[in-house]
Amino acid sequence: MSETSSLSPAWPPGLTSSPLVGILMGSDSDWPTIQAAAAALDEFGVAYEARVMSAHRTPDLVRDYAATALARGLKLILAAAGGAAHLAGVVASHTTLPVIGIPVPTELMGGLDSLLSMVQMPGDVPVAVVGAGGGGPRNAGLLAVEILALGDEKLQGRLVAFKQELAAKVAAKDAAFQGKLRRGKI
Ligand code: RP5
Repeated sequence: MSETSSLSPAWPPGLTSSPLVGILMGSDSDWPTIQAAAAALDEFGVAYEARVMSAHRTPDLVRDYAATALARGLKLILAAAGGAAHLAGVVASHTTLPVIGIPVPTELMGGLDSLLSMVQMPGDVPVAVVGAGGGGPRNAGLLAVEILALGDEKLQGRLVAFKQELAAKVAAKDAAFQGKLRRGKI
């Protein structure tokens, strides 16, 4: 069985024709949950493409995408799915690129099903998995940036600045908190 979907559809606006990261999702219904991953990549100026494809509904497309990703210039793949979330594992089985799984929260189990489907890979086929919901999708994007920054000094510099901003925000919160404590406002 083979699907007719092309590997090279017209590039949607805002994305790029020379992406470093492939963001895959099992369904378009996953996008609202995982767009924080794309936003993190945008924040650091990392080019990506985002595609809907399913390990179960379009298995041939997933295989072809994963098997040709390295040759197309991708450096890593983020794969989001919910429930019987096999997308990241199937992608990992067809590529030597690092794969980061993003478990999508579900009605049935809040995403624990998705998380376990992704994280319990057999030995020899690694998939890095972030949390289901919460900061998980954003962390997937940031982890991708960190991996790419290993070979990119400019990106590494931006990450250092990002860490400094985080620390400054926490310091400001602590200062405000100490002030409230002193004034008996807490
Ligand atoms: C998974 O099934 C998808 O990743 C999605 O999280 C879930 C539901 O898909 P739809 O029924 O919304 O297409 O494969």
